[in-house]
Amino acid sequence: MSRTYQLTLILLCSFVLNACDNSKPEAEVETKKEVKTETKSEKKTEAKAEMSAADSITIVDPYIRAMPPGQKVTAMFMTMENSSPSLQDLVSADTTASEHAELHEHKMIDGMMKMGQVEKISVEANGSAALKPGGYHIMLIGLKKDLQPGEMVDIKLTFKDGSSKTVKTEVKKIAVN
Ligand SMILES: [Cu+2]
Repeated sequence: MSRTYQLTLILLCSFVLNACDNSKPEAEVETKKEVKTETKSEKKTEAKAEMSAADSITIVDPYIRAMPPGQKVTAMFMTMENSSPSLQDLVSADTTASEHAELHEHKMIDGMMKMGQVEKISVEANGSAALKPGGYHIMLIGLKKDLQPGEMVDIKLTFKDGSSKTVKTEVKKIAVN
């Protein structure tokens, strides 16, 4: 074996043995969970408590038409004023004075004045709706007794949002054409 060869072997070996461990610890991947600081500033408290329909509707000049004795049907009229920025719907009426109370409308159909039940009577936002002879009215059907002029009758009005209000309504004689 020549000297040169021996030297080469030794160098080779030392190279292999010295092969240093190069593997550095991997940079720790910090798994920081980003704590989302959700600002739960739900503006519940700021949101205006929306007024119920019953609170936003004012009833003006309510009355019930006095009928001749023995008549079992009459009508209630009034004006509904809406002070809210939302349209409000009157959807039903109720009273202890009659078996039924229905929302009605008089309409001219083919030259004939006809009366029929409606599902609702709408009151425009910040507007008003008039219930009057020849138009919308609340029909009281099956009067339990004759209503005398001057008598007060409770009419319960229920709106689409479920709110309701009771209107003390006077029975009045009105001129009939
Ligand atoms: Cu009617």
